[in-house]
Amino acid sequence: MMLARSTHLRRSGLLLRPLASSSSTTARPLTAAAGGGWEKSYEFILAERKDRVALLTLNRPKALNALCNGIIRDLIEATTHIARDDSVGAIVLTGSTKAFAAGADIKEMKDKTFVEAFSTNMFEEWGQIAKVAKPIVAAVNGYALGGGCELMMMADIVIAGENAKFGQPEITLGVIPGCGGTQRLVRAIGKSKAMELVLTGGMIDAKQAEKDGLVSKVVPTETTVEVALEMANKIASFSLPVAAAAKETVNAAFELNLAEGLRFERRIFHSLFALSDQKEGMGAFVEKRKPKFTNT
Ligand code: CO8
Repeated sequence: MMLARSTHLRRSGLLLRPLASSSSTTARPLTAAAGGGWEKSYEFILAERKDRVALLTLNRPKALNALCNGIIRDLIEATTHIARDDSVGAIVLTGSTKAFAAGADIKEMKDKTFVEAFSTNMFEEWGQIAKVAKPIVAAVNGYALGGGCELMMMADIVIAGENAKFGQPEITLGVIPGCGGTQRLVRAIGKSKAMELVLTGGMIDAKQAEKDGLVSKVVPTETTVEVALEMANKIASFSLPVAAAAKETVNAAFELNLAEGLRFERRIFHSLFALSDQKEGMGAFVEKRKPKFTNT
């Protein structure tokens, strides 16, 4: 029975290796070898460790972080390595004060033919970001438009700065959203509000986005990253496999009907009783002490 549970956990990506070290790693130098290979210099993003969190910053300021192939390549490379680094419990994804990201790179895609778009399954690889097992907190200041808004919706929690602006302006360019804007947006804010953004190409501000449920909170612009890091570090202080299980199970709500979703939730809940961290968490509560999770 225990073996079956372990196999199930491993298959669903829930069984992680124990932490290599529990020591604080703030302000570690960026070296290729450290932290599973993701702490290095990239062309279009910055990757830094902030305690138990990986802070990824889109870094193409002159183009308002327009999402060219290179940014996506860098993001996928970094998140793939972070996924294997057990000393990282969560990711914060951010941009600049002026723009989280102003969309896919229009200059890069404007001359593409249908055959090129179709045969290369253009933008399909972006979906990798939504598959990252570790929780992602997006810290959004400025513009989150088109692909930028879609990338943001692949994160698990969105903290918005007061100056944030959201929209799906693709219709103004003669196309439609291509990476979740017609699907994730509807699930986030409902049909009528999503239709308004997609069909008018208009924008909403941070306050409206919070009211609509697109973001979880609005904070002063200069504190967005700090608030996101604080939240991400709190998430990272819990058991890694439990956080991954929670993320996977909540995300299953987008795919499954209620009966299947509830069954999936219950089965994952049952499987967590195979973890030492469940014994530790509940034991610590009863013994009135702080739990020490070991990710096992
Ligand atoms: N692509 C390429 N370059 C861009 C983009 C973009 N999306 N957005 C801004 N830039 C560039 C500008 O061309 C300009 O470059 P340059 O100095 O060389 O002329 C520089 O960034 C600064 O931009 P602006 O001068 O326009 O700055 P403003 O402050 O005047 O305006 C805006 C800011 C309102 C954000 C404006 O730049 C704008 O409207 N940008 C385009 C927004 C947009 O339409 N986004 C949707 C793009 S289509 C898309 O995302 C399809 C998604 C499909 C799926 C993608 C996979 C996830």
